[in-house]
Amino acid sequence: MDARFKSRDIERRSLDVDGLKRSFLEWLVYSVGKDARAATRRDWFHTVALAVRDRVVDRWMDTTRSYYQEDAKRVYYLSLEFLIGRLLTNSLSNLGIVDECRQALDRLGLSMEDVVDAEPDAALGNGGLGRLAACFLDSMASQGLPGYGYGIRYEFGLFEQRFENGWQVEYPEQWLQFGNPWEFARPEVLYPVQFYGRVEEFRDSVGERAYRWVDADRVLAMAYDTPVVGYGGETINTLRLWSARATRDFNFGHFNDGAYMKAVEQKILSENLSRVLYPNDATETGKELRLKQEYFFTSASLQDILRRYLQHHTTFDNLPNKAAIQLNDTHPAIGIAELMRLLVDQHALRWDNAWEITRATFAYTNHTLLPEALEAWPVRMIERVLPRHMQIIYEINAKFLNRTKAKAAGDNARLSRLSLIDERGERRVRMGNLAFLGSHKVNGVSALHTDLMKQTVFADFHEEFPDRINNKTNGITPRRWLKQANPALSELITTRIGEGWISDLSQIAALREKADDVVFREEFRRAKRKNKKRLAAYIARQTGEEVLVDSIFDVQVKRMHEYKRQLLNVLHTIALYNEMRDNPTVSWVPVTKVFAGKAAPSYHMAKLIIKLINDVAKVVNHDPSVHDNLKVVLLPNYNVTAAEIIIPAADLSEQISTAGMEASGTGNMKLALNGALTIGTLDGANVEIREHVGPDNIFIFGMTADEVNDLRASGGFNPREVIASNPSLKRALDMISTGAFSPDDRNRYHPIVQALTDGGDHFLVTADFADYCRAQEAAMQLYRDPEEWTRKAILNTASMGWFSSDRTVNEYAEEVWDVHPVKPSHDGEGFR
Ligand code: GPW
Repeated sequence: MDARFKSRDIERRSLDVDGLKRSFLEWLVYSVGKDARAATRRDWFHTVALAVRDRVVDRWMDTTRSYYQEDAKRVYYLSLEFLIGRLLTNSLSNLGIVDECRQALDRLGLSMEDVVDAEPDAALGNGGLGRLAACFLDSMASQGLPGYGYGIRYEFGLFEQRFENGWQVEYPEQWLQFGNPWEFARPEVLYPVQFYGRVEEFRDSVGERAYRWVDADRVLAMAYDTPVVGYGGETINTLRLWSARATRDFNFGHFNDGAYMKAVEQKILSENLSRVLYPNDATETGKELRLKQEYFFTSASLQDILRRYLQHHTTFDNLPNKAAIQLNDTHPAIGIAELMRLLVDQHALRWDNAWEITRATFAYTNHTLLPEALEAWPVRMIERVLPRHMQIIYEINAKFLNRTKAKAAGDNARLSRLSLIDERGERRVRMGNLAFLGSHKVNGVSALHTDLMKQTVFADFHEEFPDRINNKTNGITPRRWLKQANPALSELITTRIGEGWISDLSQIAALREKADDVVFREEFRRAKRKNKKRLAAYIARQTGEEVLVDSIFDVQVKRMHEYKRQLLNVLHTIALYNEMRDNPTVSWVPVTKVFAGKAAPSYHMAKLIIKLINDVAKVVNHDPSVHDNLKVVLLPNYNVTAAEIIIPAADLSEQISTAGMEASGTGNMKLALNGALTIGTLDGANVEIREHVGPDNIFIFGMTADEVNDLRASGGFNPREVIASNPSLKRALDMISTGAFSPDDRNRYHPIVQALTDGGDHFLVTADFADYCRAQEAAMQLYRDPEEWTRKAILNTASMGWFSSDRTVNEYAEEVWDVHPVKPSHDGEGFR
């Protein structure tokens, strides 16, 4: 081989400071096309990302080759959302070259922070569900599990949120505008996906009835691959995202003049499929384009999975032994009908055989019980868009109901609840029922949520298939959420217990005994203070507000939703504000209320709550009588990058959803891991967090899920009575309703006041208010004792080992997927 290539090849993989620096300069000039004098920060980001990417490619190919050579069983995580965030620090950290990179940049006169900050935040998701998928990718790669992510390469991720006059305004988020250095386009990996058309019946070669889908529109799904770097760099997995391309009919067609422009229009329209992420979190809009997105990426992924399987196999009997397909909520549930179609129509399998294979291959995760979030597509729409799938769904349903009818004759109400078709009103396909029936395992995402699934949405299915529902409590990756986001605390932890916790978070329990060590407490406080200073500077930059570093940072960061009850927090904020004004001589514990979160653009109530928080902030922050005691900030554009700054700085973590409504929560875990104390209801994973940290180290308040259920069953309650009997609640609500925070439009908040009063207060904000204030008071009292507070904070961090997504993913691997780690063989020179 030509010696120059050889040396260049080694150069590409060198991980020391000199090698990195040389590689940066080479990339800057020859790929970015700039010299060091002309390069912008963004140029440097692209340069560094490309140089880092070089250092994963060989390992990536080794990993893929190992899976292939071992014909390992793979797990395919199908998700409409992957909320990745930035990748530069993540890649460097998982490769173990953060310091080397910093030094190399230093020698070039550059600051690592500036380069890192030039990376856009990849926001291909709305909130918890999409971030969970991203944490799972990190955990699968970090544990050597053969896991692939499959999703959509949206050109526009989640909108950018700005406040104009205190109102949320959405701007398009163009993360791909300057190119994406992490991805590899695969123009040759292309699958056709069909829509519309009709179904033709015919007789197959043995005279059996068979079907083909004809006269359909076609688009192509083109693959883009992003390497997923596991911790330590041993395993590099693949995230494959699909982008819509017009069929080649356009490229190779010849048109007369009229048809040419029509064909161009058609091309543009068909490529709109992967244009934009739907910005709704836990609510369905039922738009045809959304259904098409769901089918588009699911069909392409299944075709890809079958192609990979058929490289080693000639029949489909072994598919369930070689592929586990996990459905991240019902968004890809149409895949059950699609796999049946591929097996029966395209590969000529018998129905029963195909069904057995399908069910053994799929598993389904449910993430919500909220009725408005359970997908139910109109039969008329599926008939039109996916006519063959509608037939298949009918067939699945008929066979299932026939078998069930034989067992439980007469109970028509039960049969209609089990049906895949909701016959009340416009006929709809219940995607949750389809996902349940077509999967061998179905799981909830916290112990409480899984119990409630059994009692509510899937009660009848649970009776029918008692072994199918299982629990997999969510988790978070300790790499991004502690090591990377909180270097101050993670370095402190490592000095005391070593670095084993990074890949085995259960080891963090060794910190428990340090809670009684005064020196450690002091250092723990110092780390928190450093993070609070960093957040205070961020707040000042984003909002112009100066906050007190020595106040309680009381943090509620999550999507804006009535069930998450930001309103409860706002009401407490107002009540506290009033108390502070009434009692100016009392020495108050200073409080900084930090809010952040986006509202779905069409969710008017959530947007009104945003405006209310901004209005309250304006009044409170301009009132000199509470100047040193209370500040309220609503940070714009909450995303993964903002979370990495906010979470390490939090003292108090607000997890205050109406009990029974938050399936799990994962922000609750991130905050506790970073040493925040939780104030929360017994909802979702809060229940398990309490079990792990101990009831003395968490502030629990409010009604339980059972109490909420009983209250609703008995016809609800009268919020007016509750309000009348609580003067501070009454005063806070009166201020809102009389325009104390909206002098320019005194009626602005009537919809909110209405919902909390005559509207019946569906989310029980007023019902839980008094107990919430009691818990807040307890938190403030504790904060007066820094040693006790710190002790409990340390115990929180030390007790979060179980909430690592490594643990979650291992449970899936063993109990649902039956996949096992594969150790890639990396021949060639060593690598740390
Ligand atoms: F409605 N979740 C979410 F279930 O972030 F599909 N978006 C969603 O659209 C849905 C759920 C869906 C969240 C849950 O609200 C949260 O409690 C959970 O921790 C998270 O999914 C991950 O399981």
